[in-house]
Amino acid sequence: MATINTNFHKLAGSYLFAEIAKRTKQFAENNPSATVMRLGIGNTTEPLPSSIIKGLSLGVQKLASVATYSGYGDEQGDARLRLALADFYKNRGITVLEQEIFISDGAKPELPNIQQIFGSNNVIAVQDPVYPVYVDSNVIAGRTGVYTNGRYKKIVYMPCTQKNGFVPMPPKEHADLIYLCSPNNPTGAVATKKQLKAFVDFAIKHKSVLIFDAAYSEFISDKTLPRSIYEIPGAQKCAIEINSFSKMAGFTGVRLGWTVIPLELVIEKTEKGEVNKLWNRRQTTMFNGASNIVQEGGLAVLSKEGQRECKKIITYYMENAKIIKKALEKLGLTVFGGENAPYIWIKTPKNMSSWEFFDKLLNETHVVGTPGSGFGPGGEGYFRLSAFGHRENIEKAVQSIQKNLKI
Ligand code: PGU
Repeated sequence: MATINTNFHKLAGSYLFAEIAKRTKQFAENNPSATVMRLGIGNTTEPLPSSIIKGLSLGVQKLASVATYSGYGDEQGDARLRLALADFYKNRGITVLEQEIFISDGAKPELPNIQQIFGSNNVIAVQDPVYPVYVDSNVIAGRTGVYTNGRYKKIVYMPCTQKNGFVPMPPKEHADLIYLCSPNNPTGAVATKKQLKAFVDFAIKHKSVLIFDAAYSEFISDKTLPRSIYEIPGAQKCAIEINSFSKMAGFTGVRLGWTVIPLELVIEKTEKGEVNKLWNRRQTTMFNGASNIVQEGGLAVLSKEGQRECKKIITYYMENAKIIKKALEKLGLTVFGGENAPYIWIKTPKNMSSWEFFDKLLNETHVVGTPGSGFGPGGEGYFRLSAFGHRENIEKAVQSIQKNLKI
């Protein structure tokens, strides 16, 4: 008889954003006259700029003639796109070789996939709170113990608190795989070079691997803050970087990302280049490459014009962040983030729990946000609002909060 992966039973609940969608739908059904304003999931809303539409269209056009048609492409990705990404790093003074870059269909699937090259006994460490995919996918993979008192056994939680500016120090105990998300989802905090260096030093000392999720790197406006882990000397020896076109170019629905596995990265019983080769083996076996149409769009994103147009949209979302943050501060709420990341991290008033505040905000103002506790036990008592949205909707949501939230 077939059996199931019983690790699924260990999961504490539904996937966070699925739970929010369910509760929002319920509210809308019970309150048909209410206009629900969604600042929950970080989902892009602005149309793609013309240079990128041209790139995507070119991808479609190429399929229309014998001379330019292509079928299966390289599993590692289109060589032109890999080169363009190597240049993207080079422009930042970072050397990443084409061979070290693997094109993906987005960061979310990559984050669990990458685990396949690591042993099931590896101990993982995560920032707390953080994007829930790191923890949930490791639970499913069997790398954790049971869930008790809001925590999974065998996970090292690195608390991100108001006191440490939401950027933790490396853990005191040993960890093999350390997930780092900077700019951080949900707190919006960005680790400095010095703070990241502490993690690189830890990883080299403990022979651990950093899995650096840089999905929001392009939202950093402070030039002194690192946008890639490879800005830190030594990181090539111990870090994998996962990034995405989703937030930087509005590709949330288009789907495109990339992963860097440095040739220098060495883990237990491997030589230089071997981890990169393992990932190549995994990809050639289990992935048939990202869509050729989409990769043509990705090339357009990385063009000079594409970069200029994407920056304008990022500025637009960050203007939304400013509007939200300012209004909430005016109400007397304690608010973080929103400066180098598209998320506003709010301390719930009167020590309300995150889900209590979710219900209150939805009922009183019809605004949907994300309860901080959904990102880990350290997020309890906090709440996240996303700055992705049309300006008029953001303004409407802010006005409704100012007018209707009873605090
Ligand atoms: N990494 C981080 C840190 C993210 O916040 C998200 C999306 C992703 C990766 C996903 O990137 P893709 O390249 O689009 O796969 N976070 C959003 C969406 C939530 C979800 O899981 O669908 C958020 O609201 O947190």
